[in-house]
Amino acid sequence: MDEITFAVLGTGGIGRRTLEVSQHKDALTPVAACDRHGTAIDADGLDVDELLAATEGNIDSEVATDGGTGAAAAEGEGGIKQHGEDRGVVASAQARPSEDPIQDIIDHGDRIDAVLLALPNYEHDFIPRVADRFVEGGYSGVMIDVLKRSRVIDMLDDRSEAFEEQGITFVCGAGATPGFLTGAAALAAQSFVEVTDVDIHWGVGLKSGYEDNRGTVREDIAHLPEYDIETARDLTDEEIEAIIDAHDGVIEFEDMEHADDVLLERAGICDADDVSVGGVLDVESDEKPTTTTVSVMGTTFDGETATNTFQLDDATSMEANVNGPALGYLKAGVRRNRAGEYGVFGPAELMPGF
Ligand code: IKT
Repeated sequence: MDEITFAVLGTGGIGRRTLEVSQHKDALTPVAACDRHGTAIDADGLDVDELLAATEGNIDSEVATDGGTGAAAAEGEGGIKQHGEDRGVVASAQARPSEDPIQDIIDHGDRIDAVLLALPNYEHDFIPRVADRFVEGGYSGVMIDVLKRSRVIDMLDDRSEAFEEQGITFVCGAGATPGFLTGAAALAAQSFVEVTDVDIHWGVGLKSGYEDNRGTVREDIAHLPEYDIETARDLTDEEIEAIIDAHDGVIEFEDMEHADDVLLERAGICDADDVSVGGVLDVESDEKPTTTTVSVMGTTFDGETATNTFQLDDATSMEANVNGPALGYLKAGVRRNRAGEYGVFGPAELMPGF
């Protein structure tokens, strides 16, 4: 495959790990990274080691919760309390402060094959609004996100025509779940002529990775029955730690609104209602509290009812299982884009058809 240049929006845990993992993959050159503080751009390729060293322990995954117009960049990011030294990407010698980092990326868009949105979606329409800016700015290429919530897929689908006109291939929900595990379910479904149930159950141990993944933990807390995306967004770090303590460090999630359901339905595999996603997060240990398993139940052409299961090794980290697949889907998106296929694609559509 020809070399692929890509940009990362957000230099929090996911953004930084994506840059790191890309160093181990063929044909990927990161040429830009930004957050709400500024932008690092180098058409010859960023010095990832320098950028990682500069941003480590200096966590900031945000660009700006107003979709990058710059207004939210000035202050508290919609109430999200930051911690530590808060300079984000500007701590890197390669970055410059910017009033409008997203526009910086758009302005260099003709040299960027793919844009990975490593942003928390504390407002459901945040990623769709960022996509609008790329459409309005005349970008054509791949956009890819690691969003979680089912309802966001419809918002992206509403923009499908605009993406097609603009030459954008938008790959949505391309992290672990949705993403890797949705793709695994699509593959496991191939034995069947009818799929009746898909159960995704993940386990994550985040003791040493906690600082780097505060955004993910906050998003997970929004799935607890007592919280939603707005209330979780407004929690301070101390309040989040109190919630974790109240669960003795281990939080169980059931019936999460994760887009695996609509993404499997739009690929024709099963009804969204037949998909359930849950998991266990342990912030007191780096061991996974449970083995991440995808179970796909269905009926074969010759009348057997069976369950195909797909398991991740407990030794693979969440970082490996989010960022490896995100970059894999990014490459699949670039292949589609170069073949002239535009619009919205989910991870299950980039697998064998059902
Ligand atoms: C995500 O980031 O895709 C979702 C997170 C779960 C990751 C599952 C990884 C499983 C594994 O490594 O075994 C969580 C819901 N935030």
